[in-house]
Amino acid sequence: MRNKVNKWSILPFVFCGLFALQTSCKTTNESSTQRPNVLFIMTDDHSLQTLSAYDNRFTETPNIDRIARDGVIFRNSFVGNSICGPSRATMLTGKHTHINGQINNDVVFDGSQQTFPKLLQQAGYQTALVGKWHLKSDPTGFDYWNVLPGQGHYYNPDFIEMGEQKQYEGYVTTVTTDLALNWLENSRDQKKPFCMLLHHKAPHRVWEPDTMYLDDFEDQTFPLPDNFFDTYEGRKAAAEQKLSIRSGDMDLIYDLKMEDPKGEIETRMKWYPGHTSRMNEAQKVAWEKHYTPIMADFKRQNLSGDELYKWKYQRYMKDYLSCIKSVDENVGRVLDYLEETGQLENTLVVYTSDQGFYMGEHGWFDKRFMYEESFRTPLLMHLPKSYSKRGDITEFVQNIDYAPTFLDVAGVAVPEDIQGVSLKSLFSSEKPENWRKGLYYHYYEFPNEHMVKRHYGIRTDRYKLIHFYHDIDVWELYDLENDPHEMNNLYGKEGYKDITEQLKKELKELQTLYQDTDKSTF
Ligand code: SGN
Ligand code: CA
Repeated sequence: MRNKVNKWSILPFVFCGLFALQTSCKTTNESSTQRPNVLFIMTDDHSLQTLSAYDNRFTETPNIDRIARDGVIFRNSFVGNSICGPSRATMLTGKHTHINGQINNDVVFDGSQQTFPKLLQQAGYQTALVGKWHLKSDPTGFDYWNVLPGQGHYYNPDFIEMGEQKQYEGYVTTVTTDLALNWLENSRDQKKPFCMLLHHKAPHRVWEPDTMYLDDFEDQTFPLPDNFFDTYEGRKAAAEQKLSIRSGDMDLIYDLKMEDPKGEIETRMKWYPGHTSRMNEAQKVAWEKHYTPIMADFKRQNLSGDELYKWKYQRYMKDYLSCIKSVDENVGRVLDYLEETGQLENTLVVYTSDQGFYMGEHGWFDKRFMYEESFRTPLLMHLPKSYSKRGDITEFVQNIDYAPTFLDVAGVAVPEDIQGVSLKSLFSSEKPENWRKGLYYHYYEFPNEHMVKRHYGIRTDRYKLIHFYHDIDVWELYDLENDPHEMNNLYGKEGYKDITEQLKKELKELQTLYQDTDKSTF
């Protein structure tokens, strides 16, 4: 199945590049084998539940799993603010969002500040960024950049290449990979080590699969999460969100593609031009061939209530997993390229997502909450040959740690003001001393789409304490050992006074450590 080629997606110039690669394999070069390359692959909204190195209940991701099989997998990897722009700014700067300024998706990223690509560039690396950016200001610190405007489109996407916008024919995950491979093979200075940020749009909402994978999950029925019908008792913020599959938050047309030409299916998104609006004829034909019978069957069933919600969940899973399928295939293409050109062994390959995602847990899609599914993010690394560690890493790591890790691995001094910690000490077989025992989190994007309240909190090995604030003042406490799905808010309950006080003290210490003490920003 690897390297299944979509006839719409291969760009002529890339084709030349890859053809040349098969015949010459010219890229290995002595000077770039000295300092390790960094390939930082990040997807948008990829949940741990749908990455088989973590969880294979729903799908297999053999290519992404290769990274873990030959390298390391972080079993306790988290973000500091579970949403796109904030997470990206954190990764670039190694600082939490109240410090780098990107507290939500509305802020324009201050590109004049220190970032790891700039520091690597100054140290002689060739730096490149391809794919989703979403930080509004033009990228800085890159020798080459070619990014999707805003969220980007799945079909025949526009890209902005160093300030110039143009449209490419094909499917976004494949086009993004083509552009990355083209830069690696044909455009970069081969004498220098590279740092490439390959950032996919997929599997972001509205989960439009590549036409060639439309049928892949059609015969499967996915188990409903045990808490799909959560009633949110004792959790006011969870009750008031707008990211539910069990409501119009997940739209039958916009999200689930039931574009009824007769107009008999309800939608809130009247403005939406439709999923096929950017497609060419062949794409449109394949799309309609797939969804038209599904829609006919849906109308025939005339579902409502719980039966409708269960149907929505199945459709959501199928579309989302088909998008993951393209991601996995394209990760395989890049790994193959590095392997075939002899560069893999000297490259730090990182696979992560800007945050986790709900696959129906609590009845939800989307992210934002400090609850486990969206607080966690996948993190897998193929290490350069000098590092011996393989398999599981269980220490608490967070996206503030990526920038110092990349700098450290590249042999570049980590500036004092970076808040994260280099993960390099976890790449040997010895247990590091005094590793962090608590994780800090702060989410700000309220009021906004999905209406997740502002909150901050601490997670330790066993407990999680969250404070929801702004238009409410609600604390939540979870015992993750006895209640891993965070259904039972223990805050204020008998027997939890001491642990609550202890956690509040540790939370304050983290706020002091990370300088999140200016209450006017809360
Ligand atoms: C868009 C989506 C939201 C999503 C945000 C943030 N709506 O606004 O569902 O939560 O992005 O996602 S959509 O109608 O545009 O699909 S993020 O990953 O970019 O932060
Ligand atoms: Ca995201």
